[in-house]
Amino acid sequence: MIEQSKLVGLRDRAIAVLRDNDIGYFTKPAPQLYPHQWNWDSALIAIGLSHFDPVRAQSEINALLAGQWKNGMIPHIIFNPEAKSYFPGPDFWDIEDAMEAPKGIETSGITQPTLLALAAYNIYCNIRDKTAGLDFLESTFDAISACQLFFKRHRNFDDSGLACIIHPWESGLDNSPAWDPVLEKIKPKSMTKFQRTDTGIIPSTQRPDEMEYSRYAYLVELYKKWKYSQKKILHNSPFIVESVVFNTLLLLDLKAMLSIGKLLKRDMADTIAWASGLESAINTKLFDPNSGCYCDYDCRNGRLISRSTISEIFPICAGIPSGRRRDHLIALLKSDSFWPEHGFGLTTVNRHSGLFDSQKYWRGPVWININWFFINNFINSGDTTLALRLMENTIQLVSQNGFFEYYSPETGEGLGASDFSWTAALIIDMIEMNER
Ligand code: 9WN
Repeated sequence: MIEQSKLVGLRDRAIAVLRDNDIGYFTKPAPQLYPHQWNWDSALIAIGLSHFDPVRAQSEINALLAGQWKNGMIPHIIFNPEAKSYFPGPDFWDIEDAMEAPKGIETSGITQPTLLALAAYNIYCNIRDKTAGLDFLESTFDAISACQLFFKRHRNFDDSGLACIIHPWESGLDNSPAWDPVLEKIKPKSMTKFQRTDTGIIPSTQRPDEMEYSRYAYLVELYKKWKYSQKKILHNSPFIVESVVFNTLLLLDLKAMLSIGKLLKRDMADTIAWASGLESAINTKLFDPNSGCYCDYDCRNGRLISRSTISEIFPICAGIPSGRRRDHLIALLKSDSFWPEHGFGLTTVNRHSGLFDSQKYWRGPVWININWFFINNFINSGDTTLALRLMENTIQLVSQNGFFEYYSPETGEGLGASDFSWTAALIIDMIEMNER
C-alpha cells in the first residue's frame, strides 16, 4: 500500500480543500464552477467531514434538509443567496408558484441521487461521542424517511417499484450517453434565451454540448409551466427514465436506513419490504439477459436503453448481483473495457463501446465517487484484493494529479473543476479505510 507519510500530506491537502470550499453551513462542490449546495455532493462531503469535524458534518446534512420540499423531495441544488454566477440560477427555476416548494429558501425543482441515510449512518459510525451520534440520527430520521418516501410516492411511474428520474441532472451523471436516445427525441421549441456560465470556466470539450444544454433547460421550462407538479410531470414529460445508478444508490440508502432504524429501535418492516422489492426489480426489469448486464430503462418508450456505460456493472455496489451474474460483471469490470491496465480506476463508459470520450464529463472519464462506491462493496463483500487495488489506483491518481472533478482514463490528467470537494472528502474516507 501507499507510504503512510505520503498519505498524511494528502489527507491534510484534502482537508484544506474542504475548508476552503466551506461557506459555514454547507460546502461548495468547487470554488468557481459550483457556488451553491448540491444534494449528493453534500452527502459525500459530510462523510469526509465526519472524520475530522463531525459537528460540521452534521450541519452539512441539516443544511440540505432545510431545503426539503413539502412532498419530501430534497432538491438537487439549494441556492446560496450570495452567489450569482451559475446557470440555471433561482430565477430560471422559479419555484415560487410550486405548491410543494419550501418558503424562504431558493432551490431547484428537481432532485438527485439520495445518499442522506448513507451519510447520516457514516457520521454515526465515525463520531466518537455515540450519544451525540444517536441524537443526530434521531433528529434527522423523519426528514430522511420522508426524502426516501418521496420516490415511492411520487416517482413510482409504473408500479415496478423502481424510482424514475425526470431530468438528466437528477441522475448525477448528467450527459451519460445512456440519456442520448431519450434526449434526441426532444425538440426544444420557443425557449427563453439563456447564457451558460460553465463553459466560461471549463473548456467546452469537457462539458455537455449546446444541444444537450438546451434540452436540459427546455425540460426545466416545461416543469416550471407545470408548477413542478409530480403528477403532471410523470404524465407529460418526455424524459422519464429508470436509472440503474439512481436505483442502486436508493437501495444502498435504504439499507443504511435499516441500520439506522435498528440503532433507534424503530419498526422498519415497510423499509425491509421496499428494499427487497427494489432489489428484485433492478434484477429483473433493469437486467438484459442478452448481454448479461444491467441497463437503464426508457419509460416513455417502454424499452431498455442499450448503451454500454457504468450502468452495466453498477449494481455490484449494492450487492445486487450474485453467483454467476456477479462473476460475469466482475470480469467485465476488471477488463480493459472499464479498468485499463495502467490503472486509474473505472471509466464511466465502456472504452470499446464507440461512445467513449476520455475528456468529456460523464462520457468516459474516471470519477472518484464511482470508484469509492465499488471500493465499499469490495470491502463489505470481503474482496480485499480488488478493494486495495482500486483504492491504491484512486489514491495515486489524486495524489499525483490533484483534487479534480474527473480524470482522463488515458493519462490521469485532472479535468473539469479543480479543488473538487467530493474528491477531497472521499480521499479522506479512503485514507481512513486504509488505516483500519
Ligand atoms: C448540474 C455538482 C454537480 C454534481 C453532478 C455533476 C455536475 C451540475 C452541472 O455538478 O452537475 O447539476 O452544472 O454540471 O454532473 O453530478 O452533483 O458537483
